[in-house]
Amino acid sequence: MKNRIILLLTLCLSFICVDAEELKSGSSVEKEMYAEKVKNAFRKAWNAYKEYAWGLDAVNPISKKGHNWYAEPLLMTPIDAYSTMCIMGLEKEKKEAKELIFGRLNFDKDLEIQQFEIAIRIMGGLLSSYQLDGDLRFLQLAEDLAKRMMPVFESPTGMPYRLVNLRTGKVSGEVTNPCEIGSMLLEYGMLSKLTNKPEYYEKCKRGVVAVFERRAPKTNLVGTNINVETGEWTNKDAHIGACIDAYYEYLLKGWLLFGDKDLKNMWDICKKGITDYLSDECETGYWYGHADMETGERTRTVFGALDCFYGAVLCLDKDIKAAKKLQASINKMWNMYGLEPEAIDYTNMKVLAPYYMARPEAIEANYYLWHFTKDKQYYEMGKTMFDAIEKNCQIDNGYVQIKDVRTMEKWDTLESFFFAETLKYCYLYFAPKGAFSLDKCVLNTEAHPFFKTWKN
Ligand code: DMJ
Repeated sequence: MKNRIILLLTLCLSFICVDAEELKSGSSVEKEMYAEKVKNAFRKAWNAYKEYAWGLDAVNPISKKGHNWYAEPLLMTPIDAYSTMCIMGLEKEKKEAKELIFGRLNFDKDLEIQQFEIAIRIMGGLLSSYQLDGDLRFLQLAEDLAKRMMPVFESPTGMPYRLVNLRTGKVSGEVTNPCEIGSMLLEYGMLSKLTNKPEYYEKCKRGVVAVFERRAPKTNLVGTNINVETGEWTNKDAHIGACIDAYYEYLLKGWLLFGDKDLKNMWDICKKGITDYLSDECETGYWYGHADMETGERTRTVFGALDCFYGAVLCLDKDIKAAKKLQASINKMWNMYGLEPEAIDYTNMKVLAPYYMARPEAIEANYYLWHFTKDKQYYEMGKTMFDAIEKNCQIDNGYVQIKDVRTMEKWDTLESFFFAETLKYCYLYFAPKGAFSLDKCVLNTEAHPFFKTWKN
């Protein structure tokens, strides 16, 4: 009798616990259903790649073909997609992608490539795949690629050139930007840790420090363009958007992943500059605008899809108060048309660039807030965002981008980050317990998880 009462009490208690958990997010039935929906979206997008663009960089589902970034393919989509396949547990798709990657990927090509994009998507994807899958060939490919890109760091200032020929090592592109200088620190750092060769991290960090040292003395902000040979700024527009964004992101994430105190110090100084001179509170909400890097004077009141990444960074910096205020603005921007436009003037909410490239940043920032606060509004917004992609970006045979969010006119292309990031973040809202935890890794700017497998 006593045992029965205990059993009954335990059962009641577990129901109460489940209810409390489910009150915070959706019911487990709903989460399972959504997780399956996101996986189906991934499978559908992957099938389009398989059918029309197999072996190429990216797919154009409407015209039923594919395209490459350069004269020859570098398998951008399968490499970017692999870490998401691992997290979603898509065994069939993993096998297909692996066969393609190991059967065809070869970096000995006479191609002049953009070092930053190749580092975050391909090198980052390969390193993360190695950690998730354990196949040493991923790591070997990542190191071969890194060795071919290393000549970019041989500039008079230590800041990397933008472009490099994968076969000859010839570099070019002396005018570059903070993002393309600093946003490979996680990738080269991971390679150093996994191969036990510190030089990759050291060379890359030298460039990061060189930009930081050239920040404006009054504002502590960096500009948009800089010459790596002279060290002179060629565009002094300061903001957190394209050309700068992940430079800031990697200062904080580099500290979190590698425990490098120099990076923490640089991040704290930069964050103060961003808060003092770029943050902007007005009638429509809390935003981050543009300013002159020297004077700190406001130059433009534009905010866009890329700027949204900053919400996730604020969460990692444990500044939940600012992250919540920013997310309220981001979600307002998203809800204006049911998908976010690329850029708006935040003082009057007018659209400046109407397209939606199926970017992840708004979904990502909202996810981080959901993860750190467990406030149900962010879970609900995650559903809204995924539903919007299903409704507007889905076509009969795949997913596409949108030319204008006011008309939802389709755009016949799909960036590889849709696989690496957009659908990964959508999935994480609904993923079963134990499938993945943000607390156990640091995601690179392409959402490839990096795990700290070493002791400091
Ligand atoms: C991705 O390649 C990365 O997230 C990068 O940091 C910014 N642009 C795209 C996604 O929008």
